[in-house]
Amino acid sequence: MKKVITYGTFDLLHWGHVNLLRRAKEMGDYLIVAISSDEFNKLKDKKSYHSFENRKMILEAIRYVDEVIAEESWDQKVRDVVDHNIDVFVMGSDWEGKFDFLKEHCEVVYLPRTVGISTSKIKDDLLEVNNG
Ligand code: C2G
Repeated sequence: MKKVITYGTFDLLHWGHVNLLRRAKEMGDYLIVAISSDEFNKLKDKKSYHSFENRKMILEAIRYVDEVIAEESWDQKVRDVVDHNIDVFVMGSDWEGKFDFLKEHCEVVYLPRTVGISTSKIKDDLLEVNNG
């Protein structure tokens, strides 16, 4: 069984996220998503609208996702790859090159980011609509 892993906050889940998850799953048979905890989000200077528990529950409902684990630190990726016998590590291209250190443990793939959508764009657009 070819195992794939990807990491992210996945707040206000949108079609760019689903595009990533679909392509990541297509690279193997089993997709693990490590979803950023609320505490780890603070380290990323992110405040998600949905709590960790609710973002986890939503991701677990996505057909491409087989398992969801917590992302709690920048340093857990090597351990995750080894402990979960990961074959492929996947991230969007905005992270190009940032995780190449994992290449000694698994394949590292950066997929083109979906243009035109992002969680911050959703928040900004809603703000604009509501402020007239
Ligand atoms: N993504 C994408 N296209 C978009 C938006 C997001 O392909 N329009 C991808 C990102 O490249 C990332 C994943 O979807 O691979 C999740 O995006 P975020 O929730 O913004 O994740 P991020 O905050 O980048 O966290 O340790 C890694 C970090 O946890 C990644």
